[in-house]
Amino acid sequence: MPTLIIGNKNYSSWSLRPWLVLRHLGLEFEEVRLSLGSPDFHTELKRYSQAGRVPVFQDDLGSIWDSLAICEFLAERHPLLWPDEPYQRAMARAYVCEMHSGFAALRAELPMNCRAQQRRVEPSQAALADIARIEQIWQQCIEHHAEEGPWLFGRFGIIDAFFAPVAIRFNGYQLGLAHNSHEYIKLHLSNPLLQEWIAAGQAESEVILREEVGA
Ligand SMILES: N[C@@H](CCC(=O)N[C@@H](CS)C(=O)NCC(=O)O)C(=O)O
Repeated sequence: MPTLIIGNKNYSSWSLRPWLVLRHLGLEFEEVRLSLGSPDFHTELKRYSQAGRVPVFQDDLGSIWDSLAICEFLAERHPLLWPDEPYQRAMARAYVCEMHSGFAALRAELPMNCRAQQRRVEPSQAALADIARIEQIWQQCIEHHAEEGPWLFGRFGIIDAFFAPVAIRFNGYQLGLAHNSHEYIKLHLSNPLLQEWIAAGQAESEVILREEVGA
């Protein structure tokens, strides 16, 4: 049975992405949850990967220790996870790469926290610029693909899994977002799989103070 090693559901945005893709595909896998910041986290994680980060996916071929690499591995066997047409596929990948390697201010200032609901925050100019760019991406994708379905490229794909933690973040803080962004956030929050993750995150007992932001 494949295994996905994840961090706390309340806080681990990187873990959520491949988990959502695996569950969306209906694949069976064992889940191993390690508690971020606990004294045993790195010792236990070393059994699966030397990279020191979650998520890690393990099957009989070996370990994959990065959220995007895991999703790409799944897409090799499940090509519907990316758009059909090559240029659309490249665009979806470019947006996912932007998310995977960027938006540092947003990540630092507005951590994913399933328990946060519309907390008051004062984002820096850099975080506001990250938020504006994400809203622009969503707006462009939704406008172009509205006829194919409600997700960013019509049907649910890796790009939506990559922005799912952002939907949780945007719901967690008061940010004055555009109407279309709220619609896309609502779509994520009404996904039963994401609801399952959020409920499990909210039920966790650990509190990581540096991830608790806003009032
Ligand atoms: N680029 C990596 C980032 C993974 C990452 O930063 N994971 C965090 C948790 S969300 C982690 O394992 N942190 C442990 C630590 O820094 O000690 C990916 O996409 O998988």
